[in-house]
Amino acid sequence: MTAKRKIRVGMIGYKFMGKAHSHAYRDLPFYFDPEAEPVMQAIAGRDEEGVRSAAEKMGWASYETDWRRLIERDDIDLIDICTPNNAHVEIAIAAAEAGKHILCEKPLAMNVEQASRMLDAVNKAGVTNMICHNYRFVPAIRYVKQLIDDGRLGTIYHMRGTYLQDWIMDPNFPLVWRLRKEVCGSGTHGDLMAHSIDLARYLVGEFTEVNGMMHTFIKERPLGEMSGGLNAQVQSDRTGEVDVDDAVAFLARFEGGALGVFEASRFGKGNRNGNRFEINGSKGSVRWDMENMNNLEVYLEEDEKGLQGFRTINCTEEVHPYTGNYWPAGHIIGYEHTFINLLHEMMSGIAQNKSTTPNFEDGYRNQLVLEAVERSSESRQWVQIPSKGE
Ligand code: SOE
Repeated sequence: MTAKRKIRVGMIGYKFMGKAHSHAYRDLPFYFDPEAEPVMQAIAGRDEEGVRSAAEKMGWASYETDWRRLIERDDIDLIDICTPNNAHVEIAIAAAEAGKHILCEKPLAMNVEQASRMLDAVNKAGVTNMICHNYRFVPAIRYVKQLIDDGRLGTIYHMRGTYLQDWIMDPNFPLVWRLRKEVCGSGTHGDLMAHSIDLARYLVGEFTEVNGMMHTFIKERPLGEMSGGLNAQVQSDRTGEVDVDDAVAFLARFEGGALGVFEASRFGKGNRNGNRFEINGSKGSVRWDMENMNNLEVYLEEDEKGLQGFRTINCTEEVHPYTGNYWPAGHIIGYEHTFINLLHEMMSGIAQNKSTTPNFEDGYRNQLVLEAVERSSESRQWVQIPSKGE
């Protein structure tokens, strides 16, 4: 038997997403038989004490305090970018030039210009690249994709997507990096709407035009930073201006003729991670809600008349993508498993030297939509999205 190829990972950043990715690297070989096996080689972070203890706790073999060192090391094959958004472009281009495969957190970049340079860099280097839109890897969503591709929902007419959270509603919640344009590029838009845009592109297709509005409810906040995960601490009695959106909504048209209505907000009181959508086709509809992620509501016109109606399916049967790798039917999986499923695809991509989706091209096209909504909100006009190859 030939030994399995090892992919030595160097991860940059180790907070919320770093924790989710670390867990996935560790558990991937436990549930799957990946074509290549990740090795948790090193993590990087600026605070030596913090990065050392994160490496120990999460099971990384070594650490660096400068991400550039990680890229120079020839015992690293894959760079995993879990940093705030403003660092993505420099790290990704350096990693591609060094011939490393790349996994990058979303949104891909701060704007289209950066995203386009990142895409050029990975294409030129020929490295496997992925963007971490983990919700694509929920079994119920994979199943929706199959239903649509098999024509079971017919022609798609509508997609309604909402992504609502409520963790910044307290006016004393500090001006953390996720609320500062120079670090994150945009607020709720790049953080939450980027996920809805990705699900829409995955399930319905490319956007052609958008008309949006963006709004900031609380314009001044005390200075402070994340203390790990999404927790934050006020660090001073001084305040600063919030220069990103708290909420965003837009109307859209898709290439296939469908209409879209999307809304994302961090002011959706009571919604902790309310990522939801409904899709209506000529022959059926589906509804999905991340807070109940294993379930899918399905309506099929082909059902006998008296039994027609939305039914709730628990997507944990062996036929539902990925679930056979975990538990027997009915034994549900969770948020963390979406990252394991994504890494499984990434490892196959590297082993087969092919592009896996969602990749930097998807990140770039997502950024085109994000930026078009921003422009539309400023100009109060519809904005067109260039089609592929334009
Ligand atoms: C925080 O708003 C956040 O963690 C996002 O950054 C993630 O992308 C989303 O999946 C959950 O919420």
